[in-house]
Amino acid sequence: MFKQNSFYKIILIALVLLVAVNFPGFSQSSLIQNIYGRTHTSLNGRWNYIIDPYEMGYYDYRHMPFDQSASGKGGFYDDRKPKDKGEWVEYNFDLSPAMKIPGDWNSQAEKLQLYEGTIWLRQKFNADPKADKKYFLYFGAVNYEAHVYLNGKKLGTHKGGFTPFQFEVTGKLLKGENFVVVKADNKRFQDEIPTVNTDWWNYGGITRDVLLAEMPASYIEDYKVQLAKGNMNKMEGFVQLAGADKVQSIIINIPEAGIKQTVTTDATGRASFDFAIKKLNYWSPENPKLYAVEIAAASDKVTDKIGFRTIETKGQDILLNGKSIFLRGICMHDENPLIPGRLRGEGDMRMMLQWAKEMNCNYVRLAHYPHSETMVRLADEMGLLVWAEVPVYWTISWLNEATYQNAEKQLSDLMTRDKNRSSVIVWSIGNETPISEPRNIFMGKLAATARLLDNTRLVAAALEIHRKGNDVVVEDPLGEKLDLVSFNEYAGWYWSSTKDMLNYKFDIKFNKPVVITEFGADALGGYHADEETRWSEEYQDLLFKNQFTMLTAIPGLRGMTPWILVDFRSPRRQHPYFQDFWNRKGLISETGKKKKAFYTVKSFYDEMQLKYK
Ligand code: GCB
Repeated sequence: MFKQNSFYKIILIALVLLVAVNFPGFSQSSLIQNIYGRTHTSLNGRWNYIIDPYEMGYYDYRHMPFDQSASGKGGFYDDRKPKDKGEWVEYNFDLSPAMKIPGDWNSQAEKLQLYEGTIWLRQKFNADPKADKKYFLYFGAVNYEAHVYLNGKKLGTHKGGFTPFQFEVTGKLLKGENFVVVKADNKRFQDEIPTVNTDWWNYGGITRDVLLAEMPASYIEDYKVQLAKGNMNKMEGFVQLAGADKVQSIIINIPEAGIKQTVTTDATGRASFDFAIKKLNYWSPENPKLYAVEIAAASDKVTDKIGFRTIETKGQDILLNGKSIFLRGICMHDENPLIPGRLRGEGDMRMMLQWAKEMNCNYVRLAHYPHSETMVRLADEMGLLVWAEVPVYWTISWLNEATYQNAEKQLSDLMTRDKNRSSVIVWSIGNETPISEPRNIFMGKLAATARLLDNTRLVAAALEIHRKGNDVVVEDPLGEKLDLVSFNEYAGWYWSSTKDMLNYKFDIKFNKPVVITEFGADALGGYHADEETRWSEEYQDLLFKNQFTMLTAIPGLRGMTPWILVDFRSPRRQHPYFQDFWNRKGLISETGKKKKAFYTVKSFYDEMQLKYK
């Protein structure tokens, strides 16, 4: 009975997703694939802002929202109309300070460091809209809730701090000057994703690029070109057109590989395809080969850089292009330690990935939420495999259907955005979610959705362990639905001591590759003491050495991502001397100095590399 029910649920999810993907008015599901590869204008730069803790620009004195009142007046979104009766006059964007966008607000003004609430942001820009084009306002990410207005008219709202969204603005742009206003609100709520309690800084604002894209009337909205699951000789994918001209013939051209295929889209604008291919120069960390892939319809054309590789598991092995690999990884947050704040652009991102490469990593866990598209594209280019995650973290409201829908939307938007990235091999549906029946159902549904949307990658989650005597037991029932056995274990830090941890054995109930998602210890960079003194680099270093001894005893061990590449800011980390709002589990300090353990991890990875040659 239960099985039958879940079968119907899966079919239902499939139908809902199919409708969502194909329904043209569903703006947030029809994200434009490869936005950076399209004609666009950047609206980044300095945006004026108004701090509005009481949400004066949104609620009137009876606390009724007035941003969509019949008169269209009131609200901070509209500073152009004459200030007649009923309209709010106690603000002025032009005289307000400005901040850099993309950029979190917390690190741009001292009084905003701990701010959680609403800030209004405005940018002016020029446009010259053409009658035969379509226009889209695209946001890489706004944390957490965004209300967006163009020239005083509301375009819509979006929730979720790490995924892109867009609004069609065709017919709404003025020739000459336009202005866009965003009400960004980073307040935390129990029923949201993530929820109120996280171990990272709740950076607010427009943290990623804002673009105005210009598309032909009928355009290539989305596409996927990847190898079929476990098949190095078969290309698979789809092209989705949007606009009036839905039936078109499409050429998929990969000149360097001698591939040229023509497919025809159906009445819904979709063409799915698969075709046999001859040998390719396959993508791997050692050989991050990207091909120029050109997709051309009569009305539109887009070029992407795509790598081709297969990823699958077989028993306890992870096979990349058919060959068993060991994932030499590291976790990272989307945060720059040197100039604290969200990573501001490609330079910051390259620095982070370069550090991982210096440690001889071939893999990174982009914790605990979607990182930017640029980061994942860099991983493609630099040859780093990626674990990509959604912020289903700790204590989610498992019984709230709207919370589930939100989690599923964030997952599907992440997967839509990054499905052509060869670096991404794992979709993670969450981190350290405590076992209970409602949670198992929620997470089970998310796992099924991930599989439905992409059968070519692995589905995983960072699970929890429990201890029984000297056994570390991994038996979370969710493990049945995942491809990897991944768990966070903090032996030597949150339990046991660096010495006693060596007495523990792992009791893992699943015959799958074991890829440990977290372990580590806090160390204040430059603080030296004996190996038994917590917070010292020596303590952290010994912990890593003993972890490697303990973990290599697990027969199915196929990788790990210790916690974490660099120290990061967290309001939960209160020790005034050692932490001061920093989680110190980084292998690199917030000044960019490598701690002792960095080199220990590197030499362990050097060994593992030789073993898996
Ligand atoms: C964890 C969490 C991570 C924390 C880390 C810690 O298990 O997944 O977000 O930052 O532990 O430092 O305690």
